[in-house]
Amino acid sequence: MTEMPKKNLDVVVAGAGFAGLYLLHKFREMGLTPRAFEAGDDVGGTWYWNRYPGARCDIESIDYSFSFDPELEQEWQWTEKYATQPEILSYAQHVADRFDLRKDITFATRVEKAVWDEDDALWTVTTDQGETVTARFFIMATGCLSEPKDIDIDGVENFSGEIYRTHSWPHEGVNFTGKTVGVIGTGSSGIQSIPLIAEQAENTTVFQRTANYSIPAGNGPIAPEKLAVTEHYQDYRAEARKTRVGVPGKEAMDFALTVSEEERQERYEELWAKGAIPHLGSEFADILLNEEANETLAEFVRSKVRSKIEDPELAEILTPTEFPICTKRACLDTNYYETFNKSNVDLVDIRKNPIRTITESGIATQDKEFDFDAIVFATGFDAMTGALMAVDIRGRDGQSLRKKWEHGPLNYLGLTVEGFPNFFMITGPGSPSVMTNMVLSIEQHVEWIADCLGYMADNNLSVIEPTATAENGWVDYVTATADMTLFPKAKSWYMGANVPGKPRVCLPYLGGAAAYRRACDDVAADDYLGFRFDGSEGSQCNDGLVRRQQPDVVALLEALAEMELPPFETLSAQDAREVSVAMNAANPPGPAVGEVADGKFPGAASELDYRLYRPDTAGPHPVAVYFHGGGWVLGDHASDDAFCRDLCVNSDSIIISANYRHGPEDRFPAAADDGFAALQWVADNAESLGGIPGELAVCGWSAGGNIAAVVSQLARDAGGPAIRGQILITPVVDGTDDSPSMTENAEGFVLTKALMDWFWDHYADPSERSDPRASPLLADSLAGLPPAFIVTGEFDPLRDQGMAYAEALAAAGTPARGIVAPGQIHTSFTAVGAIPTANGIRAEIANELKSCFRALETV
Ligand code: NA7
Repeated sequence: MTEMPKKNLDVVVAGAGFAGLYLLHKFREMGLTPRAFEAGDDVGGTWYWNRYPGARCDIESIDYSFSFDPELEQEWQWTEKYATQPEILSYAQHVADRFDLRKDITFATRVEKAVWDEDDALWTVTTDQGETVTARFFIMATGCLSEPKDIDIDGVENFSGEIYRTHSWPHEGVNFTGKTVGVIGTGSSGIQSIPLIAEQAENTTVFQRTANYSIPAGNGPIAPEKLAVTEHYQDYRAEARKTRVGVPGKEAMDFALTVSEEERQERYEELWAKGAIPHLGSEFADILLNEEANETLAEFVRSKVRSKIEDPELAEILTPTEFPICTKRACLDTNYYETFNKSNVDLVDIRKNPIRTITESGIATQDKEFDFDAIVFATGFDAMTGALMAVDIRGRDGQSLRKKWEHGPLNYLGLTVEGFPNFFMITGPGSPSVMTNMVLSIEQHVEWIADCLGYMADNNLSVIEPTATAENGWVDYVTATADMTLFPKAKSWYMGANVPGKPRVCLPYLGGAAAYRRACDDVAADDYLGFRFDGSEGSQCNDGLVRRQQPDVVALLEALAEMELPPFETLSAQDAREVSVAMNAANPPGPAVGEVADGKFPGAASELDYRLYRPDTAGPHPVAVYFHGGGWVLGDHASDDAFCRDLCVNSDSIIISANYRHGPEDRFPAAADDGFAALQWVADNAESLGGIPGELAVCGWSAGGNIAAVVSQLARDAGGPAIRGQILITPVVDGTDDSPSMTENAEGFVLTKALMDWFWDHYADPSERSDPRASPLLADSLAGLPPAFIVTGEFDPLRDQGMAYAEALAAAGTPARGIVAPGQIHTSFTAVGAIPTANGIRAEIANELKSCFRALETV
């Protein structure tokens, strides 16, 4: 018999941790009737359950607290830099008492099932205590690390001693005095608890599968300068909201591989001394993107680890090598490594000597049997999705969330799920959550949901649900964000890799708290883009994608917007050149090549500079003449240095970046003439430059792409030199262009229409622009030209003219292929190191160049 629902509420919340508490407070303020169910006997969530010795937060306590009420903020005094679990729990209890929240919480009660009723537009929520309630909205506030991972080691049931699990530690504590203890797991929980367990126990044996990176917490009283931020706490919080991690601090724009070894070590020493992990991965902009950069920090931490352990063999086992630093949660410790110097502490490397089974008396590894009085499992959680999927959630047409998430957690903004109306998650998968200060992220989610419910009330809307388009777009965006980082290289719980059988998907959004907040705010500001609403007055839906560019492109555009630089077209050519040089200097370096040599060649009117990039392989090599970008006004033979290096290494060709005269000093056709002079000179001197005579291609970006296309035509008309191929990257080929891409992308993507006009004005008179030496697309014939590969970006104003050139070449019988790279802009392809999502296209460019050369075909 179906039990009748007992109560109609506005909102049911599962969980009374930090998220549940703030939700209750917020909804009450809004005049709604909320109710929370909490499995524990008290508030606190994660901080209620995780009571193992040494349990502390790894975000400093000043940061790990609510900002929504300035009085609460001022009245609570933290006692330590990193608060202990009991102190954080009392903070949660204080919040509950202060805002009288307990009266809306049913404790010792788990939500078991939640079913959406289409007809009444209500959720029916059932608990393990047999209670059933209905509510308009259902919110999971169950935390990211609350559902333990099942113990995946045989024989646990046979053990006759004491078993403890870090995530559900006995409230009365455990006394290990005089006992022999085995600890399995060296994640955060293991690393925090092992030193304290080892202080008590007669003998402690740690079973380590993967060595972890841990840095000393340097815990103690809060430093006076940190404490001082409470005098302007609200400003400090505002600053935190603008950061990636939700904690104010340095978010470097420079690169580990560009600074000197000395500077790097100095900065790493400072990080180490600080004893904080939020900014560990952001000391340099490439640490989480580039393995070589990551290795510099990893090796620094390794050397510190080695220096702490007396026995070199032990040091080797404890030294992490298996994954890039920060791609698994880095840990903070107090005396972790030092603990292994004690004579009554042993370490078992279970990679080499795997655990076979738990026995009646202890743990049997392949080589040895260990007897223990107690075994501690610090083996982690079914993170991010475990707690959500533990509840049987049924959306439209009885669809189950478990089924929908079989292959990974589909979601929109990590907040909502298509097919599950009026359902929200706090810090769900697809949101930054565990990559950030959780309290800050919880506040942002709660406030966004509250605003959304307010919007619905104001507009007589009763049901909200994301669209499939928005959901798929967000999931793709989150995946693309992860794919450009090193995170997928680690078998971490971020990647779902710690739980056997769990889909391998990057669960948190890695773009950071600030970028994520902007995305959520943009959705709301755009009539809740990607959401469908139903209400008494009908339905509304502004369907679409909130982020259409690649994630690194978005980050770049946001960073540029924040810099508020004057647009180039408002500057003089000279000032624009200076800004351009300064911006170039901050670019990440390209890869090392065999040789870089500068020289001069005879231009059409005077000597000009070139820079030659030679591969590190045995020559002679084919040669590509490269023309830099910069609208015929900016740049020089060295300004696309990183890209030329990249192209040299990946195409195994000599790249000769040849300069040309610039406007407005030397106007059309000076650049084209110099380009052709460069081509002729390189062709004539190929052998002495280390090239293979006759194996010659041209390549160029933007205005340089224009020159490469033009010289291909000039060479055809002059009967030489012979060119094997032309690689044109977002080239300018038509000075009369007013195609849709020029209008759609007129603003906002670095190369604007106004800037393109400015470039043209500095280069060629309007009457000259239809000359094929300025607009190669307009040539009378496009037949008999070298095979062309043309790359443009979806958000490039020059996209359509580039593709038109590819089509026109092909129509004239010249082999040509054009590609539009999704989500990329005009400057993406040459931005080696800064736009990793264009790495694939860069590889394709290099392959195309390689395949032009006959000499390489036979290799
Ligand atoms: P973690 O970080 O997931 O650590 C779990 C540890 O347990 C880790 O060292 C695992 O090794 C190890 N483990 C898991 N299963 C096994 C089996 N079957 N055999 C041997 N060893 C195993 O969980 P924590 O509770 O420490 O920390 C969770 C988060 O809480 C932490 O990141 C902070 O954000 C706070 P592995 O690395 O998988 O080889």
